[in-house]
Amino acid sequence: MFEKILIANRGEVALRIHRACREMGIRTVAVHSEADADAMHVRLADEAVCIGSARSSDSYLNKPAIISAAVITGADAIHPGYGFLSENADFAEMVEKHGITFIGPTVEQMRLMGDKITARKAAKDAGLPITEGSPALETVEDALHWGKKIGYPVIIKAKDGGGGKGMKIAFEASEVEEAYTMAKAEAKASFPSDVVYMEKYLQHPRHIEIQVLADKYGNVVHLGERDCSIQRNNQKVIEECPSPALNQKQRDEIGEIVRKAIKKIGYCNAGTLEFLYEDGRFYFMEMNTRLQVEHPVTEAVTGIDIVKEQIRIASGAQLGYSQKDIRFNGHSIECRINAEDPATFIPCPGKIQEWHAPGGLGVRVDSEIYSGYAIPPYYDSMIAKLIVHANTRNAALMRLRRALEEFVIMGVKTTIPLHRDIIAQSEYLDGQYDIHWLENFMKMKGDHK
Ligand code: MV4
Repeated sequence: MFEKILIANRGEVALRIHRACREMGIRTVAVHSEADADAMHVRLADEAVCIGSARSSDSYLNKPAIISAAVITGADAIHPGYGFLSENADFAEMVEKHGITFIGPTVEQMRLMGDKITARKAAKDAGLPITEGSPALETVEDALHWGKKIGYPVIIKAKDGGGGKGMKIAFEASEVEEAYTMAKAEAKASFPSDVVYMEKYLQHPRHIEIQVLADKYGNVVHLGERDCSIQRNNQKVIEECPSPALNQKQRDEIGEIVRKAIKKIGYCNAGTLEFLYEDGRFYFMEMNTRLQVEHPVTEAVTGIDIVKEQIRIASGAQLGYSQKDIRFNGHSIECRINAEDPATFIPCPGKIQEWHAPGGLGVRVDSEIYSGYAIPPYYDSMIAKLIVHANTRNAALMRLRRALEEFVIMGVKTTIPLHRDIIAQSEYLDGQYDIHWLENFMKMKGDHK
């Protein structure tokens, strides 16, 4: 087992990883920017190294500085968390070249899944259901050809995309030229490659993802699904496990398909397969090769510590259990709490005057925040995750409502009022929502003002 792990991240996830290490008897090294010298992850770690100025590109994305910090402190592994360098295959390769373990899958698997075109092919070959789609599009004529073949509406996506950037929809042939040109231009501006491809566009899907764990010896389990359909601007807002849209038979079916596919691909470590789900069918979208923000809802329902499992797997341990050993208990819901104006989503950094987190049975709060902490303006505005767990969805909703009532954050605006509002809506309570529901709800609220 590792003796010392460097945590290449900040915020709540840096804390989350530190906590797993502590409980495993592993020492921790925090890295931080000049703006984060007072951060909780720096205070709790055994050692801390300042790796650059406030800008992420100078610090949390600064590969040589992070690897130097690992070498100087004698860390034998690096956990990248989520965001930043967590899905950067070049970084993982550099880490391994220095004789340090990257806690994640292999560099090859990261490259395979980082490219949406090769990921789709690998998924299809491994038996996963996917949307009708094209190879890389060469010209507008090529795009028109594939549009006719697939059938409208279609969506054009960047091969290096993800998170919704560089995606354009065409509802009919007359819209293809503009969609193709704009998707390509956006890809060129945002990604290493401007290669784009086309898929059938699904108009009212849910976003349902499956969590997997796989060791280096071909043992694979799935940990069920998370429904992440409550989102806006490609930012998830509320996630839950299980999905209110699935019954046990559907869950077992897709879980087994995913488990077999992952085994076939030879993937190792924790991973998430994102699907769109519409009219009873699943369509593979992409695979995330990292820990995800919403992993705690899966931990609540399965009782498995996903971060500890990542560390164990990376150190060469066997999973030690199989699918039949996994039990799914009750229902869990996570609210992402951001320091933002809840109506406009404009970030609201500043000093926390007062902080009182809720507690009690079935309530978990993952956060870096403490009273008197000043939220720096340079990074993501998520400041806390509130996760509840109860025996049934209804009980979880009641628990979530009372936990949101207890939460006191003074000094900055937060999205807590938005969460209170969402979970009071009958569609949310009934589980009747798709990926467009929140944006439509907010628009409707705005229109009534
Ligand atoms: C789609 C889609 C509909 N049809 N693909 C958005 C981000 C990226 N992960 C994939 N995305 C989508 N791909 C087809 N063929 C709709 C979306 C989409 C979306 C997906 C998941 C969660 C939120 C979303 C918001 C807008 C669009």
